[in-house]
Amino acid sequence: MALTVKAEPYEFALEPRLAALLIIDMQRDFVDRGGFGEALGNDVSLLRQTVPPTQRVLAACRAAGVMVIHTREGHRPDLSDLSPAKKARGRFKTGIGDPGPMGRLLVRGEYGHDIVDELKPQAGEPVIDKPGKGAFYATDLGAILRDRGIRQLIVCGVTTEVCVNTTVREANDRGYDCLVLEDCVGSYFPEFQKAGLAMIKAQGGIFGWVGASKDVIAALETGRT
Ligand code: TIU
Repeated sequence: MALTVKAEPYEFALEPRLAALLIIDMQRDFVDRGGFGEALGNDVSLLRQTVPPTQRVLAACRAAGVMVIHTREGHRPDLSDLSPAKKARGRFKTGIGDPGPMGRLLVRGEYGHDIVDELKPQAGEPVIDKPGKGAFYATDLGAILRDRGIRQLIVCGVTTEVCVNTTVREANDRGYDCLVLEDCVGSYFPEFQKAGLAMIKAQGGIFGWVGASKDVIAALETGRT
């Protein structure tokens, strides 16, 4: 039975057994000081506020038996999966693969590349390592979702206009219904946070729905009684 979640442009009919919580790139490299996000010139403090609501949604989804999937953006230590275009972009002094206080920036296996302690994956929750901004590009996410019969994605993570928007657009074209939680996604730029969410729900939900963590949690609690 579908659970009704308050959302925009209209309510989202959540089917817990057909849904997955997708937590995008909640890595130290993006949300903590000294990582890749800061090397790009960003103030990372705005992203930290997404952690507590995401923790609450994660706990509610685990308790309700909703599948949980985590993603991490990053590259092989030999950088063989880093395109010259991505490496060169921005002309930054310190870039992907260079050493930083949390290890080599955006490199798999480094401390900074891993997910923050508060949202640490549990056994049985797939962690998708992706070289791009979209979580479907060059990963097995599509196969994992298909094999589990997943059709709906509850989306959290960073950043709203980059990896979240790219992934939601990829998912939308693949036939998934995405519910993006506005308090669980974050941007370094307040204006992009606003526009990134507006673009998803405009035109009748052209890419999906926008909701809030408390309404998903409330719906899942109703479903358990
Ligand atoms: N720079 C920026 O806003 N984001 C990224 O580079 N990656 C993700 O969004 N994960």
